Amino acid sequence: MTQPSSTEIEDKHEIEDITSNSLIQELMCNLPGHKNGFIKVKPYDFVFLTDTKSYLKRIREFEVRDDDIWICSFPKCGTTWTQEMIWCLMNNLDFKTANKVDLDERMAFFEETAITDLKYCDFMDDSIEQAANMPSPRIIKTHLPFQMLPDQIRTRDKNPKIIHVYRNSRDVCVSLYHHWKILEGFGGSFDLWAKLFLEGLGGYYCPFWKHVESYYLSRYDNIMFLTYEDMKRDLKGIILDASCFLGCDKYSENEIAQLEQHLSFKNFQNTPTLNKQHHVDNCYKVGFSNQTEGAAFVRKGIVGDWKNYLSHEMSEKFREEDRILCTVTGLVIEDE
Ligand code: PPS
Repeated sequence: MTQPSSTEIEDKHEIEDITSNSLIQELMCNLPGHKNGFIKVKPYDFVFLTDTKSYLKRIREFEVRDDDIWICSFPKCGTTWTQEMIWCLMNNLDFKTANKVDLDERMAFFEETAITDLKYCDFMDDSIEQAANMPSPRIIKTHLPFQMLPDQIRTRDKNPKIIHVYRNSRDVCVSLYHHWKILEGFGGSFDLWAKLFLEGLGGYYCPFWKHVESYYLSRYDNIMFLTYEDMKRDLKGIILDASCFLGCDKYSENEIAQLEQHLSFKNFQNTPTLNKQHHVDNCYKVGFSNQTEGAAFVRKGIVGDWKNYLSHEMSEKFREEDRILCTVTGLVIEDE
C-alpha cells in the first residue's frame, strides 16, 4: 500500500518524497540502481532522484555567462543531434575534431552528476564543475525544465542563448523506454513504462508535457525552438535558421551540405565520438543494462516508431495530453 509522502524544503524548493508511491515502487523493483528513491520538485511536480537534492543549490547558484549557449530539452527529443549541429556551427565546421574528440568532452552535460547513480559510475567528473570551468563561449546541454535552470537565467540577470528541441510525446516515450533499458537497466515491460510516462513518473525529468510547457511558456526571448520532426523533414533549413540565430551564417552551400552529411543518422550510428557506444557497452559490462549486447543509443531515428508499441487506447491517452499542450503553447504536433 502507498504510504503518505512527506515534504521538506531544500534550498527554497519544496520537495516531496515519492519513493513510497506504488508506481514508483514498481519502477524501482525493475531497476538495479537508484535505491535511494525519487522525489518531486514542487509545485511543478518534476521527478528527480532523491540524490539530486544535494545538487539543487549548486544548480540554482551556477554562474551563467551572457555568451553561453544552452541546449535544453526533455530527454530523447534529439538533443545529441542538436548538440552536434550547434557545436559544428560554432566551431567552423571542424569535422576533424568532431570525429576525434567525444561530444561529451566537447561540451558539458550540466546536471549529469546529479542524475547519475554514482555507486555504478564513481569515475565520473563533477559535471557542474566541468561546465563552470569551460572556456567561453560555452555550449551546455541540460535536460532541466526551465523553472529549474540557474537563477541568473530565470531572472534574466544573464541573457545566454537557449536552443530548445521538442519531439512528439509518443516517440519520446518509446525512445526513453529503450534508453532506460540500456543505460539504467529497466527490466519492466513497455506497457508499464508507458503507464509511468503518462502518469508523469517515467524516470527523472518527467512529466514530459509540463517540461515542454516550461520552455514554451517561459517568455524567455533569447530562445530558438526546434522540433525533431522539422529536423527530419528539412535539416538544411534548420541548419540555416540555427546559424542565423547563433550569428554565424557564414557557410557556403557546399559547407552546409557537408554538415548535413555529418549530421546524417548513418554517420551518427557509425561515428564513435557521437554514438555513445562506449557508454552503452560500459553499462552492459557493469550489469547496469537490461539489453542484449550491442544495443545502440543511436537506435532508429524515425518519426512514428510509437505505432509499433502503443495500443490504440494508450495512444489516445497521449493524444489527450498532446491536445492540452497544443492549446496552451500553440505547438503543432506531427507524429506520423
Ligand atoms: S538523450 O539521451 O536525451 O540525450 O537523447 P537524445 O539525443 O535527445 O535523443 C536520442 C534520439 O535521437 C535519435 N538520433 C537521431 N535521429 C536522427 N538523426 C540523427 N543524426 C540522430 N542522432 C540521434 C536517436 O536515435 C534517439 O531516437 P530513437 O527513436 O531512440 O532512435
